[in-house]
Amino acid sequence: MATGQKLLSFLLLQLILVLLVSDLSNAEGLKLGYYYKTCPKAESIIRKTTYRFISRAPTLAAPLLRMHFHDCFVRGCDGSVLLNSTKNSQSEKAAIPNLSLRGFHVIDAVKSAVEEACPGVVSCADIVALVARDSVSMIYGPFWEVPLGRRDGRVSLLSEAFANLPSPFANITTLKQMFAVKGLSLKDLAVLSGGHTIGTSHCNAFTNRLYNFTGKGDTDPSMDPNYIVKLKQKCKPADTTTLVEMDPGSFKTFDEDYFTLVDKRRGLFQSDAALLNDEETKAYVILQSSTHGATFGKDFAESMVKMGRVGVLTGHQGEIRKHCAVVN
Ligand code: HEM
Ligand SMILES: *[C@@H]1O[C@H](CO)[C@@H](O)[C@H](O)[C@H]1NC(C)=O
Ligand SMILES: *[C@@H]1O[C@H](CO)[C@@H](O)[C@H](O)[C@H]1NC(C)=O
Ligand SMILES: *[C@@H]1O[C@H](CO)[C@@H](O)[C@H](O)[C@H]1NC(C)=O
Ligand SMILES: CC(=O)N[C@H]1CO[C@H](CO)[C@@H](O)[C@@H]1O
Repeated sequence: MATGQKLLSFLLLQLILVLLVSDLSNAEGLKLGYYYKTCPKAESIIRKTTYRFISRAPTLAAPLLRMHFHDCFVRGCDGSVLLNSTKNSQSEKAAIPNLSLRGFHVIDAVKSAVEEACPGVVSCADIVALVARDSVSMIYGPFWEVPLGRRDGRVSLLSEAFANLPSPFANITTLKQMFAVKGLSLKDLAVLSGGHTIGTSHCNAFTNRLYNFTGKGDTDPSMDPNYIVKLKQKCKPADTTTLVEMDPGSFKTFDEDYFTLVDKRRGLFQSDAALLNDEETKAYVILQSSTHGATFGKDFAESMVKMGRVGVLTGHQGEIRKHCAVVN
């Protein structure tokens, strides 16, 4: 072979290698500015549309943050939480009355706006991740860059929602384990539980702690008795409809109060109180409570990025849905 030919085949080989590697890395991960070329305005359109809703109804930030968590914990962050049930199968959403997710109309409005600018490019899973980030930052919470490139899944099962979402009655062992299987640490558990600094809960997620903790008509000894008295005024034993602020007085603002509450044994759920039953999570609660959340914003941003990578579909996996509630 002439030198020229050798060089050419060497270059070709290099090119093939580069293509292979870049395809692999594409399949492996998300990246910042993923839509830079294909839909440069995607992030700003999403932000503007989200702002239209949050500026009028700041309480929507809470369910929109929670939606991303529920999406990621069931089948990875693949937008499966958005799918409607079909004739043949009940979707994760079918557990809504139960899981009480709201804000789907915001996702739909964002998706329409993005589709108008760049049809078929931006996934619903990425939209959920960006809307959660934007919502939090719009109510004075931290901001973080969201690595993008998630693709949308085609499957959503009610049974998987029940199996993968932690229950408010869970103890620290179960919580730790349910986070660990998603690749999330005890620190992530403590940090992300701080999401409960915003939003509301239905009484039935914690009335057992007020009225009949062990079936003897008793209360949960791990909860501040004065707080129990207060909560009893809001929630009667079989109440399944009343909403209670999880961080009373500042449930619309993303701050570090959650940790002060948990530290004072005023966490609403057993799963919140459980953070005091492990040395590491307990230390984190006390640290944030005693330093006015010195590192909470930064930690929350980091853990959200980590959660946002759980089980994602990338590359040629999944699809880019046209409508977030149905597969193509
Ligand atoms: C650690 C395990 C967790 C458990 C057991 C749990 C449980 C719950 C429960 C039972 C509710 C009340 C739902 C209702 O009755 O309406 C709730 C609300 C909420 N959760 Fe969690 N959660 C957990 C982790 C998280 C995480 C990781 C986030 C986000 C980072 C989050 C964000 C929220 C928000 C913002 C709300 C308020 C929703 C609203 O106002 O509609 N939670 N959670
Ligand atoms: C935690 O909860 C699980 C599941 O309900 C239970 O099997 C386990 O015994 C509990 N662990 C502790 C330490 O209470
Ligand atoms: C408390 O729970 C026990 C066991 O589940 C039940 O037998 C009892 O009736 C309950 N008491 C009240 C006041 O609901
Ligand atoms: C999904 O379900 C909701 C609520 O039942 C309904 O309003 C909506 O039209 C459905 N979306 C699609 C695209 O079928
Ligand atoms: C509030 C509510 O709808 N709770 C229901 C959630 O689902 C469980 C089991 O599927 C029911 O037992 C609850 O009544």
